[in-house]
Amino acid sequence: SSPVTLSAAPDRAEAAARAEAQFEEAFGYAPDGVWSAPGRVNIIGEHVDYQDGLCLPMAISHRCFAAAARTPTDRVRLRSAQDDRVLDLDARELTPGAVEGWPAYVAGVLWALRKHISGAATQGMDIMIDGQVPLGAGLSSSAALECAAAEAIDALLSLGTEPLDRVQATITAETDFAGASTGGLDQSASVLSRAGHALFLDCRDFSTRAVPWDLASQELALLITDTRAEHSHVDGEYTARRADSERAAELLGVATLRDADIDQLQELLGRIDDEVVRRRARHVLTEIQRVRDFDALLASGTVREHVAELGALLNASHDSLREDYEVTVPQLDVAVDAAREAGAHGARMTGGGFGGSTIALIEAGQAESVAAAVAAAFVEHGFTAPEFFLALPSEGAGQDR
Ligand code: GAF
Repeated sequence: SSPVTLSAAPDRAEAAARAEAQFEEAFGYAPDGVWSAPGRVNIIGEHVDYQDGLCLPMAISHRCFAAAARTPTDRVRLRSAQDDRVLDLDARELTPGAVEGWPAYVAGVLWALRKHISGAATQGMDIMIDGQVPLGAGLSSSAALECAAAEAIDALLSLGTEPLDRVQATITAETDFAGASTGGLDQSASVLSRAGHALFLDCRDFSTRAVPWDLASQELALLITDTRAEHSHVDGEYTARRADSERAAELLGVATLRDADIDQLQELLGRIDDEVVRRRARHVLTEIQRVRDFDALLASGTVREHVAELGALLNASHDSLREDYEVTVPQLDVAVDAAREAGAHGARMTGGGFGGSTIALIEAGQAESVAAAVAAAFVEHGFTAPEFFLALPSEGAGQDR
């Protein structure tokens, strides 16, 4: 089989120093500081956040860096190591829909923080972004950007916001300013994750609990496969799934599917005549239960002790997303099937689907062989070659320099 590369994230301290140097080069003076926020994988609890569900994400080692300085103006000057454009915006005149592409995520955060900002004399700043979360891989490069920006803006303008305020502001930036109606999983993971832990997230109130998830000491690993599949129709299909799940909640007479009683699953499903809406509801209801089961296993022993049951839950999650929620594409299914056949304890798509990445829970020593098996399956199917990463549960957003 073909040799594979397991890419590692750039070293955090080196990447932060580089962002600082890029700022100096772009703006001609030293920044006040460097802040960063990570991308994420969701271990389990997919397509449930917008139904007040439960999720278990973790931050990955890849981060987005923001080197920034306050200026005595109301201009926001934005640069990016990934884009040649120079943006110069009026901080007081930001309007939803007026800024496009990646700058909308930064401008949106400033806009969303406005109620905390009202006291600030001026809002001017220079920001250099260096996004090291792979783009288009379903690893939340945009949430990482928003959350790095939120850390920088909070510090530069001395806003003193709480982490949950920044979670809310980054969600608002994405839904109301950039116009993507996502559910808050990604921003919560990026801001609130702890190194060595997964994040148990209750999307009803965004309360969280750190769950020990130290795979390395147990000689286990989480292999990420970026399928490189074209994200097509993502926005439209995502919105359609949300609408289906809202319809299901309405038919069951609950505000969100989180409020439905899983012990009555068959009876509840029997009340939904539309076959498609019924399957959508079955996914959301059973997925929330899988998160509870996964969390209960982790509370009663190590990952190693329960690895078979945890793997089975990952597999069941993927199968439900494939059959009931219909958000997978052939590349995701092939990556998952190949990883399972190559000996992974469990594998599933992660994130919104329709492309993006999969995760596989594997023996640490199996990373190369599982990756090689996935790569070979992609060759066989004529798919673009995938990329592989090993994910360590990392620290959420914060200051680097
Ligand atoms: C995307 C969204 F941004 C999240 O809010 C979440 O709904 C996820 O898809 C699916 O679990 O990442």
